[in-house]
Amino acid sequence: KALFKIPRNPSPTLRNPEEWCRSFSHFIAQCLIKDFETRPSVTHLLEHPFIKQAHGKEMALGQQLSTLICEQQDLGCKLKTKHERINTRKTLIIETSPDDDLVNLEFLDEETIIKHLSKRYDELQIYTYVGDILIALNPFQTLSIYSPQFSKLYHGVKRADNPPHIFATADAAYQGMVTFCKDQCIIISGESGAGKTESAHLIVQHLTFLGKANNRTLREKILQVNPLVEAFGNACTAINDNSSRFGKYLEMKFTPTGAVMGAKISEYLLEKSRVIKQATGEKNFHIFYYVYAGLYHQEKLKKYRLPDKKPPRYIENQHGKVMQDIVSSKLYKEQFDAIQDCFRIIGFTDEVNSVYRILCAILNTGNIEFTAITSQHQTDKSEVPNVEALENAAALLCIGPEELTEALTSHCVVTRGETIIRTNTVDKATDVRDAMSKALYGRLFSWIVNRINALLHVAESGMNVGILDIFGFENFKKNSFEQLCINIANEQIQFYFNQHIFALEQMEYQSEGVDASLVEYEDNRPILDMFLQKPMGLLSLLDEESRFPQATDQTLVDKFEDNLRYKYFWRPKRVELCFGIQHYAGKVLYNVNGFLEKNRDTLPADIVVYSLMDLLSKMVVGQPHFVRCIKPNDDRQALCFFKERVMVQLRYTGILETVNIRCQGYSHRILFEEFVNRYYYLAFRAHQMPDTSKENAVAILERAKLENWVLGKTKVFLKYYHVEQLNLLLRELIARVMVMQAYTKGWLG
Ligand code: AD9
Ligand code: MG
Repeated sequence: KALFKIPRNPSPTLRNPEEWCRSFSHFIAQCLIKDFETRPSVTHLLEHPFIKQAHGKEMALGQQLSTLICEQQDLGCKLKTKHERINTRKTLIIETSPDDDLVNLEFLDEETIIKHLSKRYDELQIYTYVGDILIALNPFQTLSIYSPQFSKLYHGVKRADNPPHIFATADAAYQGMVTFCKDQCIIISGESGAGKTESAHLIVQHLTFLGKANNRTLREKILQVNPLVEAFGNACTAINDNSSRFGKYLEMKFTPTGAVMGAKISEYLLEKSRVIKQATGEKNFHIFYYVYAGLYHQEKLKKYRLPDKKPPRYIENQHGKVMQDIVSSKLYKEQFDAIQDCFRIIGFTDEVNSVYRILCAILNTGNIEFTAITSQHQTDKSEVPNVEALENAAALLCIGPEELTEALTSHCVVTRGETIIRTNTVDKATDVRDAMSKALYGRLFSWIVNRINALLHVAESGMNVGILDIFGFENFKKNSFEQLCINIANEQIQFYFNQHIFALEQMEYQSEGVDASLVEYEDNRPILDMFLQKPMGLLSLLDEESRFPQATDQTLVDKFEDNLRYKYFWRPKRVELCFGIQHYAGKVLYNVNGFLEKNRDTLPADIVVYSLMDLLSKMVVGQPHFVRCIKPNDDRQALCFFKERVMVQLRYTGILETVNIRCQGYSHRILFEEFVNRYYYLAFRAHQMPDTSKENAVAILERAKLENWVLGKTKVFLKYYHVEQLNLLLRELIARVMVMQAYTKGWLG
């Protein structure tokens, strides 16, 4: 049944062409929707006879129409969802509210912001905007706001039409990419356990929905990437049961028309030391437990040469975990099945068996023990008293047991051109054993990442939405080298945020002669300098000390104290071998025990931290979108909002300053030329091709009835919502013109 009455002949209604076009384009949309059971993808639509006939190769126009159609569907979906009430406590209130965006509030201070966030959290409104930035409070419970219906709700619509949502951020990135043909990146930050990884999953989920190609397999493959790498790279810590122990940058690749075509993942700084030792109350990487429990249930422990009476030492929690805990865990077994599915769906083949073999080899390696051989001539020799674990490890790695024994109990020294073989003491052999396990795991992890990239391989052309999810800021009772690396990485993310939100913005106002009052913010550049400067930064000093064979923990911490004259560094008087750092997110006390050895073992710290700099500079090219995750309490309790705890996070992430600058600021700055080329259609006729002058830019802005914009010397300064309004207007206009053309050419007559 047609929803709209369609005039056979346009002439009588042409007296009101606006109205006629609107109802007519709705009608077309309805006709097309009938042909698709589900939401038509862009590529799908372009294949539709109507579009083909009407527009030939004019892809961009075809796409505009498809968006319009999707909006029609959303409309239906939204109406449905608005009336849906799932259960009293878990219902998200679909209605929008004035405090959806803190920038809209009349009075702005910390107290007010906290009050609104707290009230919203009570109503299960975990998301709030600060202009174009999204604040996400961890709900610590499953919410039913991520279903396909919600995906439809947040597709190409005006942001203010719906309550804030992580899908809206994904949608903004996607729309930005398609509209401006520009790479985008989403940077998710927040302390450990705040919800970054969950947010990253949701973004990937929505992006695969938005870029739905008719290739369902690809979509499924992309959705398996995160769970797979997280099984290998995440672990249970004192703060978070699923804590990321590596940094991850996932790039989703799209065709110019916005169809998803692949993904690429980059990993940073895997915390390999976890393989051999975990702090009290913490665990090894998830995958070890999954594999051990899975193989136990499949009765394959023997085949993979794993002990079946007692779990291997690396996963036998030193604090009383017993065999039963691991093998009786339904979760581990289920996760093992899930990981097998991930491997299969992504396209791994028999290689998976090799992956399991290497994991089991690592577990066996951890069980190898050494005893000292004391003879008259030699006291620094070690041997392996019980060869079972060693033989198992060697067999799984397809090497001879003698070779492995030799590699663990001796080492080569080259002096004056001569190679001499020296024996290892028990301590040295133990270190070599653990170093081998860490190296094996590190390489296995990199291999899996590379293999995923090869299997999801796509040509470099096309566009990207990148999602950055790293380990969050950490402050434990005892903090070591790993926490230092993690916290420096977080300093860098904070710096990148500041650059984008405050520094670059203010510089641009000044150079363009735009009057906007400056906002004071906490610049963490001096702290970063303290870490990164050469040759006297903390990391350079650490690298230098690592090269001295005689260096000790004591000489290291003395060296720091002698050279680091910053207010952010201090040496506590009464705590041995410790130093303190005033990070942007709080004070952390580090214990240098093991720093030198860990730094020697990994790539030198400053190389790794630069690699992160490379990543950030790569992202600068794209348009950034920020998600700030906040942990409302430290007990992982649902509906529990600790004001003080939230306040601290708002302070150090500079949210209040961000609210200010977003109120006053202009997040989009577009060159006159680019602006006129993109939007001239709104004020001029298609064939007119107006000059790309300042005056014509103004003509467009006035015609679109926008307010509060500002002109710089070379650019139009727009608020984030202006761009949304302009794009909607443009889309609507193009769709109408297309329909008119189709009608006048008689295709629909
Ligand atoms: V870490 O820096 O990797 O240690 P994240 O990544 O910030 O940390 P994560 O995403 O792992 O934290 O979230 C921690 C836990 O909070 C999850 O395991 C969930 O139980 C819970 N969480 C976070 N976000 C959501 C959500 N949107 N809905 C439901 C959530 N639960
Ligand atoms: Mg995480």
